[in-house]
Formats: sequence, structure tokens, C-alpha cells
Amino acid sequence: MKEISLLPENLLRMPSVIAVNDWYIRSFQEILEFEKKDPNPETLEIFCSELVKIRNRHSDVVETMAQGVLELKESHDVDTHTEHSIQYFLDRFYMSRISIRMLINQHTLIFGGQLENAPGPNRSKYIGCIDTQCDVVSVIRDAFENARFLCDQYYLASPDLIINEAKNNDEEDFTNIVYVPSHLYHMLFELFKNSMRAVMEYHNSSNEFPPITVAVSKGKEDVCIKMSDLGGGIPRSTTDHLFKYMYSTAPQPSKSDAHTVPLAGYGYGLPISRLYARYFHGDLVLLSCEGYGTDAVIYMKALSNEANELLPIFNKTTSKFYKTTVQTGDWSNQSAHIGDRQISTGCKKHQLPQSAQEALTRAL
Ligand code: P4A
Repeated sequence: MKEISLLPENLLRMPSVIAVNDWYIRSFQEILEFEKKDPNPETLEIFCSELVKIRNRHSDVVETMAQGVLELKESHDVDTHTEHSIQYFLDRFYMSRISIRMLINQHTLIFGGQLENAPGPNRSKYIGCIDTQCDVVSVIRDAFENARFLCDQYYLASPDLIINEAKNNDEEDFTNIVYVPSHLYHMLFELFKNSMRAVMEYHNSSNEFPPITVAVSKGKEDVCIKMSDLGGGIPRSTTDHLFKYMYSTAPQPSKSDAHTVPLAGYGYGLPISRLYARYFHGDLVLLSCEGYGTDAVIYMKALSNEANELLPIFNKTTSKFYKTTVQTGDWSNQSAHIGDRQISTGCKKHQLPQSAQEALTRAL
């Protein structure tokens, strides 16, 4: 909530942003009520139901913030610094939201009165929403089938799926990991929709569609899921934009249109999917070859003890970020709009500006 107040003023005045801010104020007040209460069973039960109420109140935060950004775009010229602040803010804001909702889910599942969590022979493999034996391959199939359903509806055809399990040693169920299946599903569903859309549109004049290939591997450090399509790829200059909130903000298809554009890339699918991956110290990267196809890789920590949550913290550095102006470039291609290629994952003091880093990587 303190960070919301640091947002650019013109964004803070947008009706949707005011609405979101009000939800947080109300929920914070409701939670504070419990600070003074005696934690008897009755209070704990009310606490659970208050949490459910709060979860529901905040269920449309992502869409509503997107609406706020849209309102800003339509009423103002957005400069690079504002765009930068918005990217920085939304990454941190949505990451906090992922974390808070995870906590609420854990609490309501574990203390919500269900008996499934009882110990004993019927003990579930779940701890709250954490699956201690999350079967990666079945989540892949599930996400594929659901994306395929939308694809068939819209394009009347769809590519097949090929899964390669890259088993290097005798480990039996190496694709079972400790994970939150809904997070993995969210990322995979998003990537399948993108790949299907690219494949269907690139091959629209033929009636054969090359399959989407998914490789699953496990090393010492990571479990990797690589999704490859032959959908023609995207220009290198566009790849970064797909993770930008400002760039991805387009009017939402109306509810009645939603069924006609099921694979449309509206909304914040990719940036939020990458946050899900990063939340447990993994990552999501895109690598595209224009004229050929796109690879997307989801990295997840192979060891669950390395997969603790990654959270934004609010301190003096945070507010400095919103105040400082965008750095001037020191490369020949950056004289004018330097901010264009900068990504806002933080502002570590001794780091090169990201744009310079990327340019350097490219030059090498
Ligand atoms: N080619 N490759 C991709 C897209 C195109 C692609 C694409 C035209 C662009 C935007 C979009 C959906 C697809 C892909 C896989 C990906 C991402 C992009 O994971 O084949 O909607 C935003």
C-alpha cells in the first residue's frame, strides 16, 4: 500500500487504480481487527471466512489495474519514465499479490476445517495447495488439452503435442516435483495459447500444422520445461515487449466477444507467468527465431529447499527508484529514448544499466 502511493500521480488518479487502492485499504482494516482479538476457535473460524471474503474482493485486481493503465494511456501521453515506473511497480505489486494469495490459500486450506489434511494412511500428498509430488507431465497434458479446446473452437484445427522426457539417469519419477500445480498450469496454459496461435496463423494457408514439442529435463539445479513451436517466431525487437505491461495493455475483449477471440494475447499472460516462475526462484524465458519458431523455457528449482519465495521488499531504495530519472545511455544506439530496453527488476547500485548489459551481450 505504501508503494501504491509512490505511483505516478496521473496513474493514481485513474478510477480503476482508486478502486484497487480502496480494496487494499478495506482489507487492511479488516485484518487489523484481529490484532486485538483472543485467538479462540470461534475467532479463528471468523478469521478464515474473512480471508475468503478478502480473496474474493481482490480476485479482479490484475484486470482492474490493467484497466487503470489503459485509462492512463487513453488520457495521457505516457513518457518513458512513467512507463518504467509502471513496469517496476506492477512486477513488484503482482509478485506481492501472488505471495499474499498463496498465504491465504494455505491458511484457508489447512485451517478451513477440511479433514483431508489429517495424518495417517489417507494422508494427502498435498500440503495446502502445495503438491509434494506434482506430476509435471500431467500438468503439461492438462494445460495443452485446455488450450487445444480453445484453439479448435477458433481455428477449427490444432497442432498435436509431443512430449520428450529427457531422462539422463535411472531416476524413476524425475518429473514429480514439489510445486504449486496451479502456478505451473497457469504458465503452461499461457505458453500453449501463444504457441498455438503462432502455429495456426503462420500455417494458415495449409491444412497441416507442425506439432508443439515439449521437453522435460532435470539437472542438479533445475527442472526445465522447454516448449518449441514452428509458428514463425517473432522479431528480436519484439521479444522483450511481450513482457511489458504497457505494451501488452490492449482493450479487453468484451465478455460477449470473449468466445470469438479465445487465443488473443490480451492481458498480462507472459509477464505474470514469468513472475510465477520467479516466485520460487525459477524463471521463464523466450527465445525466438524469426521466420522459424519460438522456444519458451520454464525453469524450476530441482531442490525444494532452494525454492523459497522471492519477494519485493519496500525500503528507502524503493522510493528512490520512482523518483530517479531514467539513466542516459552510453552506447551509440541509445542517444534518444534510452529507457526503451531497460527492464526494472531492481536497482542495484553497482550494476550496469540493463540496456547497456544487453547491448554488451549482443556485441560480444
Ligand atoms: N510468433 N511466435 C509467437 C507469436 C508469434 C510466440 C505470438 C506471432 C505473439 C504474440 C502473442 C502470441 C503469439 C510463440 C510462443 C510464445 C510467445 C510468442 O510463447 O510462438 O500474443 C501476445
